[in-house]
Amino acid sequence: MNNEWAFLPMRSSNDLIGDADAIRARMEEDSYLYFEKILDPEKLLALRRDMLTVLAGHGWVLGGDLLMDAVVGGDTYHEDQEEFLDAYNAVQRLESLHTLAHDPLLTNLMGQLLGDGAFPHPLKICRLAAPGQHEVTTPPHQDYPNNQGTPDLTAAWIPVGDCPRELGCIAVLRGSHRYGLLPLAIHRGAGKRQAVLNDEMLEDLHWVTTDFSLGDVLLFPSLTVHAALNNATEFNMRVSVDFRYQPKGAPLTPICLEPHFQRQTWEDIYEGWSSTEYQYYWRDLDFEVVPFETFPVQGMRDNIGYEGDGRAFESALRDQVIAGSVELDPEDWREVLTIEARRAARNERRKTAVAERLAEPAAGPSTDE
Ligand SMILES: O=C(O)CCC(=O)C(=O)O
Repeated sequence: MNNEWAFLPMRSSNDLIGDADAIRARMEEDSYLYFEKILDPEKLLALRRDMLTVLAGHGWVLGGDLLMDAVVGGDTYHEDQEEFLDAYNAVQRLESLHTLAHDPLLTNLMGQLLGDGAFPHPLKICRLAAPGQHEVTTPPHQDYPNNQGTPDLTAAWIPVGDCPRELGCIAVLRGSHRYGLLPLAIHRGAGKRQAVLNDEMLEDLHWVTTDFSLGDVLLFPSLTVHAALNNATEFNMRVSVDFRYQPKGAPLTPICLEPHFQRQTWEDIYEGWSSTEYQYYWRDLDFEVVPFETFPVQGMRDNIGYEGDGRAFESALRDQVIAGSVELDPEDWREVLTIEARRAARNERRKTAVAERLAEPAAGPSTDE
């Protein structure tokens, strides 16, 4: 495997659309399918505008003429911080977000891959990756442990805007889904747990990625190891969504039937929607609900009863340490505090830099670092 600074290009599978056998064979060979510019840009731009309008309302990004550039001008939070949830829950309530998962182009592709009747989970995920947060960049992981149900579960990762490498797009470890379910270790990034890669994988496999454009779609099954690159831009947020699909009749776990992070109800989510077409659509579908299992995790996260459901880890840890229900050794505790302090300091520096750029005559923060 090459190191984390070097990647081979992803290959496009646009030419296979409509040929289910070829699509399945390519997925088996590569562990991913990359489709270029297949989704309607207008739909995606409308979703981007909706998401960024919510975030601008919470002071995360600048509004006005700079809205669509996703310039991170204020405080931003990551999923591991309680403060994250106000803005995130509001993004989760967007009708345009949930509707995109039912786009005929996507459901059709999933039908070719997973068979007729494949459907998106009610759970829809957004990722809002600010610059200067590399400790919480999504680590190499498989989706299976956090979803379970069936290994055929297939993710669609969709950038909501152009997403070149420097904005922190997704990379895939090509061939990795053939290595089965990997052990888990703790991590601060999305999903909170990373896959422990074995020597054979490190020797034989290569990471692949590309500069993603608006309209691109990346598909991969739940045993494919994938990760995000750091958002290396100075000021811009990476905005993307993840939808998971599964074959008709396959098992799924209760978490896949809930809104992301389980902090609001479907009634909350649906309030104010213009259409009921995609509300509770799964109730008439064919699937079996199976229990979510707790898998062993290497490292201190074992100690806090963390259930792997992606909820705010650092906050949970801090509360439990303060309550005395968890003992961290001083080294671990120092690491938690140091990382929090560094992230806060970087946030302050970024806010100052954005303010200075805005004060420059005829300027705004450049968005093409
Ligand atoms: O976009 C990201 O950073 C993470 C997406 C992902 O890998 C996931 O949700 O499983």
